[in-house]
Amino acid sequence: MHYKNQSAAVLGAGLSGTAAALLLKAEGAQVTVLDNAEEKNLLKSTIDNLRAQGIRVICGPDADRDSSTYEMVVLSPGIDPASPLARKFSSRKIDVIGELELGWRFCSLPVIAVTGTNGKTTTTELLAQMLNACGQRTIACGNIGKPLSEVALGKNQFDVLTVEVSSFQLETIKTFRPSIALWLNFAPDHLDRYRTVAEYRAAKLRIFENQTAEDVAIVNAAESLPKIQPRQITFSAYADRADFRLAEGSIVYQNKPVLRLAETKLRGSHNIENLMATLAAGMTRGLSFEEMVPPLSAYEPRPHRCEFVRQIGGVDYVNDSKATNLDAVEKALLAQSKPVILIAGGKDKGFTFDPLRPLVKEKVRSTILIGEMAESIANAWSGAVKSEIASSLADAVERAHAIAGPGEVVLFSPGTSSFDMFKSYADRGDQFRVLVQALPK
Ligand code: UMA
Repeated sequence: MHYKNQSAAVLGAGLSGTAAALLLKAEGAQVTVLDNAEEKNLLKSTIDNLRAQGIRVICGPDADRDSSTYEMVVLSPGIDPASPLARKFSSRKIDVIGELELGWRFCSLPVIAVTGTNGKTTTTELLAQMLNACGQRTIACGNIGKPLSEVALGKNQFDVLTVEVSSFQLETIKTFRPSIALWLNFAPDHLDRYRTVAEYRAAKLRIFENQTAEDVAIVNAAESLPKIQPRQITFSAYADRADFRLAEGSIVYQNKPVLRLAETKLRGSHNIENLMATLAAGMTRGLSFEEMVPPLSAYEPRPHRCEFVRQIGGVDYVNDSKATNLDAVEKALLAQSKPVILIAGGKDKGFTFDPLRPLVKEKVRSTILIGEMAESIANAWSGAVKSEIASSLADAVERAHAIAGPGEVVLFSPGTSSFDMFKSYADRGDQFRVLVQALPK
């Protein structure tokens, strides 16, 4: 692709937009970054850096008013193609792509792409650490927080790229073709962006769109996918007919035990499936199980994913702030063996908490609800469990501390996004951890 002297607009001045703009600039394009936020609300160092590189930046209402002529447009994943800013361009006959597609166009290396509603980040990190430990140089990038365009610009020496991909990124691909695609699982999510669950699924399924019979898809056996071109390897912690399955406490491949679960630090069926998918990807890259097992056993779970914070008076406090949808809460609840005091709630993403009602009734003694969705969750679970509404996370932690008894667990598994009260799920989880650490013994 040649972008020299092309006039390019990049929508969004976050991580993706910045990386895309710098990559296009390095390729000789004339770049303008448009962002709906007021300039004072954007990172000053980012904007200053873009301008210092000769990139035009237009913020606030002026972004929507900009009427310059562009030959191509790159969207950040957080920008809905149906938003007013993006729609200005989709009607023009120019190349409109997402940042993932742009990064891909500058990658000459094979890509392993990881998608799924939950477990993407853990699996991407697990896989990258394992590949590096086994001598295959890679980097964990994409939705995990390092845009592919940034990696493409870096021109570092890798053998393969390990890319976490979200539905938002896949929505705007054209030629993106991973040689190995991982489909971990699927559950309803992001209904504040998609009109239906089917629309969300269709966006995610685009991960297979450009794959051919030479490529590989590593797929959860519980999923019924439409017909796809790549060769499939299946895995499941529940089904007996998958290539990778569970038997007598071990992950088994073609009836041969390859990894004993007791040897790893990851817990819960969802993590077993993340390990299976990782082993399948390593196997596809030519690694033996013997060399993959030591790095997989050494892997420490990331913060905010059923992270044990502290025990006070026989009560365990667990931070699962990464649970931004119902499927993740379900997995966290299923992994608990003690009665649960559940702190949940956050931004309204367009779904109700009704589906969790039977499991909550079984596992949860009391709930403490926060954020935009507090009342709607209380209504959804009314009669199944006792609920109280807290005015803040600090109030919720205090209330949980007051009611939890020895042998119980206080689980912070919000079930939706954080943006109504916090900067991100990580900020939310960090605040929970600080509040719990400050509780008296
Ligand atoms: N903006 C507009 N107009 C709009 C919407 C947004 O101008 O209508 C601007 C905002 O003012 C802001 C910029 O767009 O300045 C933000 O763009 P962005 O939301 O794409 O944020 P990035 O910093 O580029 O982060 C994105 C991903 N964010 C989203 O998909 C929402 C990050 O995933 C990813 O780590 C990063 O690119 C690097 O690839 C985050 C995420 O929440 C972690 N992802 C979702 C998830 O995992 O569930 C999909």
